[in-house]
Amino acid sequence: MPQPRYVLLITTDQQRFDSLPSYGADFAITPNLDRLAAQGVVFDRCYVPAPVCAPTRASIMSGQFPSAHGVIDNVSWLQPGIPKWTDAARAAGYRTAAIGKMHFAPWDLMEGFEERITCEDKRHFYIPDDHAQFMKEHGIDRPHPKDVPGYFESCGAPDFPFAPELHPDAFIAERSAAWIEQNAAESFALWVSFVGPHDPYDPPAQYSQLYADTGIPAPIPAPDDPARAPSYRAQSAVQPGVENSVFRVDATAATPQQIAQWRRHYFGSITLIDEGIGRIMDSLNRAGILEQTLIIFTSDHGDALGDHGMVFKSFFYEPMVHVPLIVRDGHHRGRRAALTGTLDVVAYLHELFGQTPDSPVQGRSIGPLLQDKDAAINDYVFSEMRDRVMVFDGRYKYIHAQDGQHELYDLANDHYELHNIVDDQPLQPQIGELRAALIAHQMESTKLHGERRRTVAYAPRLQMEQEYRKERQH
Ligand SMILES: [Ca+2]
Repeated sequence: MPQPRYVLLITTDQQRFDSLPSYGADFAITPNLDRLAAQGVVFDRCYVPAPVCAPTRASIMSGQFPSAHGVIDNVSWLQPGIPKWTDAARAAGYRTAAIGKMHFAPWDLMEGFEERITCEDKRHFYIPDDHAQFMKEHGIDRPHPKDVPGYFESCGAPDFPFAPELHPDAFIAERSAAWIEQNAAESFALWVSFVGPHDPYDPPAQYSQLYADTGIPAPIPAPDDPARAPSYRAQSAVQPGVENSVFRVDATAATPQQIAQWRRHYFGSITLIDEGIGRIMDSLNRAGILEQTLIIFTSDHGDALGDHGMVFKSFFYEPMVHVPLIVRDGHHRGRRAALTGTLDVVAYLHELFGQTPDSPVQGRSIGPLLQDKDAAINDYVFSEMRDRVMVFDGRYKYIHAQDGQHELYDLANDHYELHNIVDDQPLQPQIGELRAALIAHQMESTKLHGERRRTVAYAPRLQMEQEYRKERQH
């Protein structure tokens, strides 16, 4: 596979798969992403390694699942020394840069990027990132979202109260477009990471108004039989509540009207980001490097938006764990139905940069899928939370929790995952196979995690054995 001169990874934060016309959302206004989809390859079934932010971002950097890299919540981060794709990119001669939200901890780590333009989580208003400095230059102290008019009334979906060009996603797009034009002379690997459409759902008003009379669907209802719904559904890893300093509202108590407003603002945010992607595409064109640039678009996880009676993320239902993935490499087009995941994109990056990382990447490169529409790389995809795991074989999705509760959904016949059929007798052999796949997956992660953490306690003995072996060889 020829090495592209430029690599541009574009991610959004919390964008579910069914939020674009290329994934069935005909009402969404995203002309630039539509064009990218038409000019590239659209992956129908891309799944995230964890339906929550920092664990997935640690996976994007390391190429491993949370159970291997060890970042299992939003307040931890990778240990120093874990090899990353940015190291491989630099070794291969690419200039590396990151623009937008990374969610590293501490927030200003470089993680192999030579340059960062920072714009972190909208609710982390206290971080003195580049966006905060930019706001200051315009005489504005970036406020806590709760201080934005309409925040409480809308349960977290106000209008952006300042000039549209000051919005974080407009800032990220503008800085990215400028960076590309300034740096087009040498090969680069650039990660552009938008902060939206993550809550608070706060695009400038003209964007949400585009969705006043469109066909945004109503939420998927809660399960048909509460008796078959596991109790952990109530234990979201994200605890939005009035006591939570970043929320200050209880999102789980949102009314149907508030959820409808979330949805209009969510899609408004996506349109705002799409405009930004248009600016970035224009900058590639102006710099004359569009046809030499590999563009990958995806998101770190989805958003329930009230589906299943849930908010935000951290569960394995489709709206939270299934994301868009579009790849424009200038050579391949069309749709791919094969099962794939975020880590397969990381494996692809490593393949392109031609480096063998010291730390094995758990994904399988999407390269073969780009070249052959009928190729397959995975029998299963996996996703993880601290105390729950998911395996999906393309039809059956099995979820197992540490406390023994479990769920099974037949996506072929139960598109919205409303019927937990884990107790259905004829499906027990199928469940056995899915559990075996989960065990093998967890063993692989355990091995990788253990290898990284192991300390050799008997160095003198190992030295003696090496010397003995050498003696025997002579
Ligand atoms: Ca996220």
